[in-house]
Amino acid sequence: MPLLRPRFQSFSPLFHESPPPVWEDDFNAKELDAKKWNASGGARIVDGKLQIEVTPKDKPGFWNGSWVNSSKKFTHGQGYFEASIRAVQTKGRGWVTYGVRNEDMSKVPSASFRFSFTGADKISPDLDIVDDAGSHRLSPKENVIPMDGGKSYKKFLTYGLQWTDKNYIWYVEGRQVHKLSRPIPSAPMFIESGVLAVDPTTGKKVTFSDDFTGEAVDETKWTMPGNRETATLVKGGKDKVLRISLRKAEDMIQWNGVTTNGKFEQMYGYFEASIKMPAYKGHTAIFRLGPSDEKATPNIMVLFEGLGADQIMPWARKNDDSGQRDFRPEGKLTQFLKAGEAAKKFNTYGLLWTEKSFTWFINGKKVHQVDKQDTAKPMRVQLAHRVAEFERPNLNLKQLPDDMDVDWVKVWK
Ligand SMILES: [Ca+2]
Repeated sequence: MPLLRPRFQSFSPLFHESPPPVWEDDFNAKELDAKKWNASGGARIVDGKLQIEVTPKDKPGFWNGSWVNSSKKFTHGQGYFEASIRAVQTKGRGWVTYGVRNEDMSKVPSASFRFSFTGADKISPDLDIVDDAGSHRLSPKENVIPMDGGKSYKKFLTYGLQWTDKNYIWYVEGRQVHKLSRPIPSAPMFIESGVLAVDPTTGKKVTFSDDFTGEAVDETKWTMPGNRETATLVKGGKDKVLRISLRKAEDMIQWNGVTTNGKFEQMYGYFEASIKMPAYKGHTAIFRLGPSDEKATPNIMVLFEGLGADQIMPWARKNDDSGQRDFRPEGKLTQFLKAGEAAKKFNTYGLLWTEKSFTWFINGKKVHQVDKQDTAKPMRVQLAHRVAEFERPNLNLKQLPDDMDVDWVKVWK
């Protein structure tokens, strides 16, 4: 379980002999000091340290992000902000941050800068700066904080952030590791630290996988209920990919793809696929879990849809005696990825199914959640590319081919 145990101090390192901190918290009280901190549920004091947990004990399987910040309780102008932190071990999917930022990031200039710990000793000094040209994220491409042997997650190390009238400076164990000269805001900053996402595969084993590296679709794993010639393995992604294309037909209405029907199904676990979605509207790429008999109710379909035009919809549809109910995310469907990224790049789409809930992840970040529904039955995996009647008016044949590519599928339990 990834933990974070920071201890914060703020003082000026400009004096040769450090004066006492202007503000600090050693987390030696029984509970987190509400006069100093705002916190989410996963943050608590344990043995004189602040522990930011991501898997509450009463809700196994929930991987909610947790955080603390000192917004409106402690803010400070230029100076040095230090914390003693033991970072996360988990690699690849989640990350922990410790940083300082302005309250109002719409002002010019304003800034937010931090250490981002992504596990496996990877630590990045990041700056989000809002200047006359807009908002930019500056992260060094090379690894400027070399660390190995698990030092970052086995030991508490001090991480310092300094903000002067000209520079943003990062320190580890008192040694400068990174420095940027950029516009400096006049407004004070508050401290924030949190776990933004973690690995839903922790403690699970792979139960199904396909990298699509063969000559043709592996029919020991998949069946092809649609047009067989539309599901092919072609070069792409890391090696080869499953390409699901559209067949030219008079009306263009179609449903192509592959399903593990009769070959693999599972109740609970984490289901993930790396997918490049179509770019245009009028047809939909689908990554879906559903029961083998979709007519038997109650049931639930849990899916991602790539609708084109940067729209990604994580959602579920439940069918029971009282009819049909949809669970859709709030806000715009273009909120999950940057413009163009869904169709230009392979992104990772994950569905976590526990006894308590369904959770949708994009590139390891939670994007949607639905509480447990009274529908527990094993489900199979479907990958599909569809043109439905309601979509047909938006389909522009001149924009084809606009395929759905899947680099790999993996399931854990
Ligand atoms: Ca592949």
